[in-house]
Amino acid sequence: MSDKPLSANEGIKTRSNYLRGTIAEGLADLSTGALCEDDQQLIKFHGSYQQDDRDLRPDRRKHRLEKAYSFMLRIRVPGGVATSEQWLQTDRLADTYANGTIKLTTRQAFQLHGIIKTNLKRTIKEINDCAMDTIAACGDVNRNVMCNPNPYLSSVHADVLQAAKDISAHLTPATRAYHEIWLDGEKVESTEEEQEPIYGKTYLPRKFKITIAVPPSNDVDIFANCLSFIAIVENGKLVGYNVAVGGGMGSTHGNEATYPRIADVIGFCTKEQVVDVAEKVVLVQRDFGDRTDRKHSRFKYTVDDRGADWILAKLNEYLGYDLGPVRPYKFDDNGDRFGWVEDETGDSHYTLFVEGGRVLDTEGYPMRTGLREIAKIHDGDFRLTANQNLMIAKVSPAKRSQIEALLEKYGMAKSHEQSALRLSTIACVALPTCALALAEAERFLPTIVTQLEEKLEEVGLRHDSITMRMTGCPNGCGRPFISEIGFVGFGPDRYNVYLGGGHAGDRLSKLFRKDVPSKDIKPLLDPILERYAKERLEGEHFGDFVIRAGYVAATIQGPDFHKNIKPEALALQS
Ligand code: SRM
Ligand code: SF4
Repeated sequence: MSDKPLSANEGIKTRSNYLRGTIAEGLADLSTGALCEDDQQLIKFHGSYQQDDRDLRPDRRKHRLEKAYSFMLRIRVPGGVATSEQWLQTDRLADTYANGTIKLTTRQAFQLHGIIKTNLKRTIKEINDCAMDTIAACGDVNRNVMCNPNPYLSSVHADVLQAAKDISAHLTPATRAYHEIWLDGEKVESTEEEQEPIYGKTYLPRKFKITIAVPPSNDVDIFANCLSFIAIVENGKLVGYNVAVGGGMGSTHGNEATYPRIADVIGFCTKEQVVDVAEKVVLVQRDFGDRTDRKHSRFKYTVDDRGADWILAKLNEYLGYDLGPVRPYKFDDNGDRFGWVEDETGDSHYTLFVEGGRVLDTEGYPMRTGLREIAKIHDGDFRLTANQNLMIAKVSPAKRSQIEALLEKYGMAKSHEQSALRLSTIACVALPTCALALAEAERFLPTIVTQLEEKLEEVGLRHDSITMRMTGCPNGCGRPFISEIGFVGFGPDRYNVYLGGGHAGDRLSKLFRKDVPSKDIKPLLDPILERYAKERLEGEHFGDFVIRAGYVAATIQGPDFHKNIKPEALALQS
C-alpha cells in the first residue's frame, strides 16, 4: 500500500453517496449555468461533462459575463449498434436541446454538445425513453464497450455484439442515483446501505475501456484499450477470445512518467468465460490500480508497474482457473471498409464516410437530413464505427434500391470516393467545446488533408491508405499515437508530429518533430510522401517505411516511449 495521500477524486467519490453528490440541488439552482466543482466530477459518471464555448470566452470576459456554460452528453451504444428509432430520436434531441449536430465518437458512442443546464434532465430522460442511456459513458468506471462492426461474418458479429452487450450490462454501476436524479425514480429510503457489488464505494481508480475485435480487422483499435478481446474464429464459428491488457493513449506534455502504451496479449478464454474475465480484470484494477495520482492510475500503469506476468497470475487467481495459451491471430489494418458490402445472408451494408464523426447539414451536403430520411425507412440497424464513420447495416435486398436512391439524393452515395488518406483520418472534438484542447483538431484536420492531397495526387498515392489522426492535446482521444501520421496539439496552431505507427494499430509511433506551426506541416511531410511513393517496397506501409528510411526510430514499448528520439525532432521549429 502506498503511503501517499489519495487523490482528491477519491474523496469526492467516497462522500458522494454512490454518485449522488448534490447534483439534484445543483440542477435546481438557476443562479448559474454551472454545477459546483465536486458535482462537475460526479456528473461524468452520469455521462455528462460541464463545458463552455471557448470561442465565446473572450467576449464573455469582456462583458463580465459568466462563461457560456453548457453540457456535453455521451450516449452509450454498446457495440456501436443503434436502431433506426434510436437514430431518429438522437437526431431530434440534437435539434431540440443541443447544437444541431451529432458527434460519432471514437468509441462508437453518440455525443450531443451545447445542452444548457435547465435542459439536461429532460434530454437524459428522453434518451432513456428510447432505450438508450448515458450512465457510465464517462467517469471512473467501465465505458462504452466497443465491438467490430463487421459486415462480412454476420453470425460472428451477432455473437461478439452480444458479448459486448453482456459485458456492458454486467459492468454498469448498480447505484440507483442515475434513476433518482434523471428519471424521477424512487429514492432509496432503506436503512441498509446501497451496494455496488463490482466497483464498491469508490468505483475504479480511473476510466476503464474494453473492446472486442474480429481479425483480420482491428477497426476498434484493441491495442489502445485497457482490456480487449480478440475473437478467434474457427471454421466460421466463434470459439473464444485472446485477452489483451494494458493499452492506453493518454499522456501529458512535459511529464515523461505519462505515455501511450500498446496492450499485451496474455492468454485465451472461451466465449462462455468472456464476461467473467472482464469482471475479474476490472477487479484487479480496482484493487491494485493507483488511487493516489490520477496521472498514473490507468490500468496500463498497473500493468507496467507490476508486469504482464503478474497481472496474468493475479487474474488467474481471481478467476479460479487459468487462461489458455494465446491462439494465433493476424490483423491487417485498423481502418473501415467503405461503400456497399454484401454478407453471406444476402443483406447489404453501406459504410458512409463521416469526416471527424460530425453529422450535420452543411450547404451543399445535407447529410443529417439524408440520414434522417434513411432512418425513417430503414429496418436494419446503424453501426457506429470506432473510426467515427457510420454503417447503414443489414439493408435487406427489398430496401437496398430505396436506400441507394436516398444516398444519391442527399449527396452521400459517393462519400467514399475521397482520397484514401482522407478516409483514413480521425480527429478528436477539441475546440470549441473540449476544455483540455491546446489546438484545433476536428475543425482543422480536413484542411491539412486537402493540403497533402496535392502531393498525393502528384506522386500517385491517392488510393493508398495512410492512417492520419489529429488531437487537440496529448490525451489521445483520436488515438494519434498508433497512427502512421499523428498530430498532437501543443499550443494554439502548433502540433507535435508523430510518425511510424503500425498500419494495423499495433505499433506506437515516435515523435518526429516537436511544436510545428500548422503552416509548416505540408512542407515537412511532402518530401517524405514523395520519397515513400518512389522508394517503398512492395506492399510496404507508410508507417513501416518511415522507420526503414530512418525518419524515426522504432518505438520502445512502455516507459521508454520518450527515449530514442532523434535530436532534430526536438530542435526549435519556426
Ligand atoms: Fe477522450 C477526456 C472526447 C475517446 C483519452 N475526451 C476527454 C474529454 C471528456 C475532455 C475533458 O475531460 O474535459 C473530451 C470531450 C470533448 C468534447 O467536447 O466532446 C473527450 N474522447 C473524446 C471523444 C468524444 C473524441 C472524439 O472526437 O471521438 C471520444 C469519446 C469516446 C466515447 O464515446 O467514450 C474520446 N478519449 C478517447 C480515447 C480513444 C479510445 O478510448 O479509444 C482516448 C485514448 C484512449 C485512452 O483512454 O487511453 C481518450 N479523453 C482521454 C483522456 C486521457 C486519459 C488518460 O489516460 O490520461 C482524457 C483526459 C482525462 O481523462 O483526464 C479525455
Ligand atoms: Fe479534448 Fe484532448 Fe481529447 Fe481532443 S484529445 S477531445 S483536445 S481531451
